[in-house]
Amino acid sequence: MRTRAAVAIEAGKPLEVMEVNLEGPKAGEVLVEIKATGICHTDEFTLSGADPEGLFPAILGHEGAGVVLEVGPGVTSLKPGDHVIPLYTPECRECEYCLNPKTNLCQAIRETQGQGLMPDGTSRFSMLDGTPILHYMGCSTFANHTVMPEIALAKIRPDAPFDKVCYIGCGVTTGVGAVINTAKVEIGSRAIVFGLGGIGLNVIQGLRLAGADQIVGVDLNDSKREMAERFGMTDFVNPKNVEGPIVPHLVELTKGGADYTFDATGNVGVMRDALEAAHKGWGESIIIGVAPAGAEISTRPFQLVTGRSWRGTAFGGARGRTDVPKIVDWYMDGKIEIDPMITHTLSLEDINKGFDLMHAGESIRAVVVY
Ligand code: NAD
Ligand code: AHE
Ligand code: ZN
Repeated sequence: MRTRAAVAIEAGKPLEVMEVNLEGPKAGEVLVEIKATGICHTDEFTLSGADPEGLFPAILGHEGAGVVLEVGPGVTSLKPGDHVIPLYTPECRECEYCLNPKTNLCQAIRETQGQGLMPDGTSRFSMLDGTPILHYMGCSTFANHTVMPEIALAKIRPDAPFDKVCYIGCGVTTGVGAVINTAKVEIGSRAIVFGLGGIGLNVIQGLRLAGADQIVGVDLNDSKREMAERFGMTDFVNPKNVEGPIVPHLVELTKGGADYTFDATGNVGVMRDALEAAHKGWGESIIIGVAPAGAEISTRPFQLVTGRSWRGTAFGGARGRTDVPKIVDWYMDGKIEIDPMITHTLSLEDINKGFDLMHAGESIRAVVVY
């Protein structure tokens, strides 16, 4: 079939919206009509050329929601008409990782996914002249139709609005899950969140859900303050307004350091500050942000010797096929909010405006509706 897609032709160039060819689903695969997709900072990261796994030409996008149109041979858990959220972290329920309760990082298809290919080692997308186009994070939601492995689709309730729950495909689950699944924050905790964008705000709402007493938000952009307060931030710090280093300031504000800190910026200097602002003896710092190729984190080992720990999380530690439908229920039942964070809705033709808004710090989430 043919479908419309925003294609990343090469790093650092705007996406090009065009008709592309899409082959139908093979064994174990599913054809999905994408109804809406968010634009995450990770899409920008890969498009910029900073991603060591970034390959071109590719169809980016990994924060979608849609409807199953057709299933390939052997698919048993989905049928045409089912509503689904694509999962860049699949859940095969059989690999060594899925069988270990300590991780959500299913490895069943990770190798081919990182090469921009389906599990059989080929791509389903191509240009009209036959040039292959690569998949991205196993999802490629910047196409109106995509083909995905069955194990990488979460079936969700049919009454959930696509243009809101697409955000559960990455940002909401990553932020809320980092608090609930990874840090396992206790009631009464003090926390610091660095970066109040599409992920950091969801960390904040996760902290409110977990019953944290103090939620400090740190961002260089003052305009992020209002939304963060709405989601539960108790204190705001703009490092530009702090005289001297920020760590002692944050340690004083949290009366000795935070029980939990979260990096949602992808800046390795911020990651160090986040670790060092965690409480001596027990503070845990969780890295969510994705750093550019070649970037490295550093600190004095004494920071760890004296009881702070450094951890990381992908997709908020969520097992997608199991957890994503539950998070959709939380949204539909009013336990978490999504709507105010979707600050812009765009057509596919205008997708590059979504990247411009992100660069200008003007959006939280821009969502493309097909
Ligand atoms: P975003 O652009 O919406 O938000 C980033 C925020 O960080 C902005 O508000 C910006 O002003 C702020 N910021 C930037 N530099 C800062 C600094 N030095 N100090 C304080 N604040 C600073 O991006 P997002 O979509 O929220 O993504 C955040 C990060 O999380 C990105 O690196 C993204 O790739 C990563 N991410 C990781 C996962 C995961 O599973 N680990 C999932 C999604 C996104
Ligand atoms: N390809 C990058 C790493 C990118 C990365 O860390 N991705 C996160 C999800 S970000 C979603 O917005 C992730 O899931 N990581 C685990 C994994 O297996 O990719 C690089 O540095 O090579
Ligand atoms: Zn993302």
